[in-house]
Amino acid sequence: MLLHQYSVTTAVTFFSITASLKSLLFLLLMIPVFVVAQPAIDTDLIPRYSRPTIDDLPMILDTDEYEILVEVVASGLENPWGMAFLPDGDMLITERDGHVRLLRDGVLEPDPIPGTPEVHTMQLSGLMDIALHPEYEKNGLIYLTYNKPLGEREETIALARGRFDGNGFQDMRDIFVSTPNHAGGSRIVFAPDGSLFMTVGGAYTVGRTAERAQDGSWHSGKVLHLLDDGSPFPGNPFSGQAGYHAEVYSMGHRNQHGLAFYPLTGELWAHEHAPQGGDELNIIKPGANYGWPIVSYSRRYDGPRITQQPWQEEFEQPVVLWLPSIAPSGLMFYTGEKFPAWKNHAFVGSMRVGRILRTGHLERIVLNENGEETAREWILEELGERIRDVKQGPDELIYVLTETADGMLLRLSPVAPVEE
Ligand SMILES: [Ca+2]
Repeated sequence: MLLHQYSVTTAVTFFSITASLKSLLFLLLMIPVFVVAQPAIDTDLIPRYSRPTIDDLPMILDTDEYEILVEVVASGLENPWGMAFLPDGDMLITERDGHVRLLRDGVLEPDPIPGTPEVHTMQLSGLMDIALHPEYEKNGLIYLTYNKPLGEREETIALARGRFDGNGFQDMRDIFVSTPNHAGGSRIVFAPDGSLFMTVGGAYTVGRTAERAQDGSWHSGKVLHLLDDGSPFPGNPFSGQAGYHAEVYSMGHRNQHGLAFYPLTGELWAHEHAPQGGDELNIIKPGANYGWPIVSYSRRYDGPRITQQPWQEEFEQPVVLWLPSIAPSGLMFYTGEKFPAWKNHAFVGSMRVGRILRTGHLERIVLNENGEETAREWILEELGERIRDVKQGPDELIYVLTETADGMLLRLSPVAPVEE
């Protein structure tokens, strides 16, 4: 049909008759085409794809290796951001508006835990990650990262530490405050030696904040390495160097919402958001530069490339690259026995793909023994939820947070391995 239309149009142009006559002739020639078209389909009789929603849970979904049971553990969480398991299996869950919620014996306590810091909450800003001190059972210390108000107009990213007594936080106070930072994201993770890594994002826009990622006098766009009291780790790569904060461990990042250790090598991995296409998962090395905004695979939101150079010799290259963007949030490497086929795979929460709504999912990335990508799978894509965080529970099951005003904590457990 298309070929027919094309040849008619070409012929008409060739004779260069007037526009109105041209249209008339075209319409006349089109009539036989409609006459010979297939009979109309009664769309009422065709089954419509009906996509499940989170309200349909519990549900069993297929993945490449397992059938998984997806259950709601808790609902009514307001824009949850981060989570941590307590030694007894209870959980602490942060909400963007500044609250920390306690899931006690599997039930969400109605009131937030008192004693949290004052948080600047607006769109991307708010309370973010939470972590337990490695010796939590002895000292009860909890760490929070959040956007801290600085006077009337400014804000930044701060790390606060306090003691959790089972009911409230005691002596919660900032132990590190970064240089001013508008709406930057932050994750924290403890290293096996008891030191602490922290991402400071917020190096968003070229010509305004992005260049801070290349400037050691700003904390934006860096991974920081701290002692457990918030002071700089003594062996840091730029320690004592003019123009660099002593906390800086790596630079050239944009906005990093995922941070975890890869169990096979002990390396620190982090992912980061690019604007449009070009989200990256990187292996974080001391003193390394990850290139933002000098090199990037991304485009501006309105189309043009950020830079004509996707890579350069002196900058570290990502181990995983997302084109289009998946808006990654939360990073976990699975180490349990419940999903043996998924051992050491990376799991990344996605909030949306290619800036299209209802495309969020949990991404499983299969890595070989060198940490190189060999396969990717989208899990929970049926639900299309924004996935904000992913963690392995003490029960070796997988827990995810959905990031909405009525956010949920979901649990994924294997039903049976998929038959070959
Ligand atoms: Ca990069």
